[in-house]
Amino acid sequence: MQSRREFIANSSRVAAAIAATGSAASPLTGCGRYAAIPAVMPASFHDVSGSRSLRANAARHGLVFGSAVIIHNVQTDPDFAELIAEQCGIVVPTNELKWVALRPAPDRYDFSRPDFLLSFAESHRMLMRGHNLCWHESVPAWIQTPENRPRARQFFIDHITTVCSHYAGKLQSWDVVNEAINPGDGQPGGLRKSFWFEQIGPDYIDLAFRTARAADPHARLTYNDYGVEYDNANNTEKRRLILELLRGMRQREVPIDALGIQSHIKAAQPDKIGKGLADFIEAIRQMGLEVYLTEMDVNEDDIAADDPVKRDSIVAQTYADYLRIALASPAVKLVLTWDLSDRFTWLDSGPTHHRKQPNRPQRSLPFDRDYRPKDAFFAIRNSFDNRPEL
Ligand code: 9MR
Repeated sequence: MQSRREFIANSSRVAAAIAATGSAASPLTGCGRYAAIPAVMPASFHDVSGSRSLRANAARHGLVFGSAVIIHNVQTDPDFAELIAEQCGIVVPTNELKWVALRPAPDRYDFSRPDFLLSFAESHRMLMRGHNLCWHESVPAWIQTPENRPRARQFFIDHITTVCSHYAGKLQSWDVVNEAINPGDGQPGGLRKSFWFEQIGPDYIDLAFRTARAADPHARLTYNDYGVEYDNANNTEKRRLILELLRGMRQREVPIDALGIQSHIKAAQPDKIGKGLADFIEAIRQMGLEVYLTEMDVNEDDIAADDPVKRDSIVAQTYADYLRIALASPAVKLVLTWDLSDRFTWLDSGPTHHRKQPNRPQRSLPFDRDYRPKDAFFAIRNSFDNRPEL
């Protein structure tokens, strides 16, 4: 099995050989799966680093490409760290800025891991974004005690102030509030009945954004959510509720700069992605907000075939179809995948995987478990290159 370094070295050698001979007949033996790619493909197709990385191709089309990273993996795996530095113009800690990780006790913050990632990012001229200041799934047990619960509002303000001040001027953006809409909870405006909603009331969202802006006037402040990508009834309703939320915030002059569309999409779905998403992005653009694709990956547990070649091709097409719609709008400025390599995807322990494909690790991301590029890499890169001139 060829390593990633060997793949890249081989690809560059093959590219050089083709360029030198001007011949289309150079064999691509030794290029793993890509041995199957006809030799008439341009030599540059096989090079995935430097000017042919996702980072560089995005930058040529008005985009910043990046990924979520589990910081421990960057600290302990030099090949992974190299891959991140090579491919990403922006990084976001997957978990390490969430309340539970960052604030183990009311009076204790642990910034060590995100600080490490920030200096790693700075030393590789990457941006970093923050995820997140408020999420119903990361509420520490200590704040839910009868003693602390009534003080939730003050803890909330202190937390956002402390964390945003710590990184003031250093982050490109913050996911200030994550996943606040859940129509099934039956609340006005479709608001989720989260801990924060119940303790502070519906204005906790405005409070979070105002507090974040006061502590860091430079970071772009983002509302981030999922379930808005498809042309189905649930997603249509969620898009409507998010637009209503954002319009209300604009009217109340709440500081907000961007909408994060998580983009956890699925392969082999009967539901389509099309006009609903395009119209939604356009409505956001007309409000003067930017759009970030913040957590993109393709859950492939509905693909019936086990053949990895077939699955990779379907996953790649799913990325291409999605990005064709999303990148048509000039409002879209950032594209991040939720991790970069199948080695670390959350989808292997995601909500449907164990039921549908318990024995089949997901092939959801642009790089495989050994950090070799897959069809998804080339589909994403082509989507950047095919972005209309805006
Ligand atoms: O991928 C993340 C996983 O490692 C964590 O265990 C989980 C809980 O903190 O969060 C996952 O990331 C989620 C993100 O923060 C918000 N959108 C959905 C992501 C996938 O569940």
